[in-house]
Amino acid sequence: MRATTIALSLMVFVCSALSVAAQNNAGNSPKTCVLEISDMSCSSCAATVQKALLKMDGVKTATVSQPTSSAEITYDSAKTNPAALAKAITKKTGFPAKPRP
Ligand SMILES: [Cu+2]
Repeated sequence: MRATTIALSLMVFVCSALSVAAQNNAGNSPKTCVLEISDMSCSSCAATVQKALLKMDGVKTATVSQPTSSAEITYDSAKTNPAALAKAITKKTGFPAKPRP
């Protein structure tokens, strides 16, 4: 009986420790992703995409490069994700965007 009680309280302890860790991960830790952005032909295209990205909710920083057809983005994972950002860029700027794996 005593062993069961000890095992149970140990389980409860481990579970609560795990849920605290999960909560910390779901917090505001910024993540980085790279989007592939097609059809940009000059630096002003890149500037358009960058401006649009920075206006989006959850985007912290955005660096868009026309020569490499890519955008490096730091974002708040609680507010957005790479797929949603790619979709929004395509819709708002007309440049086809997709997350780079
Ligand atoms: Cu251009």
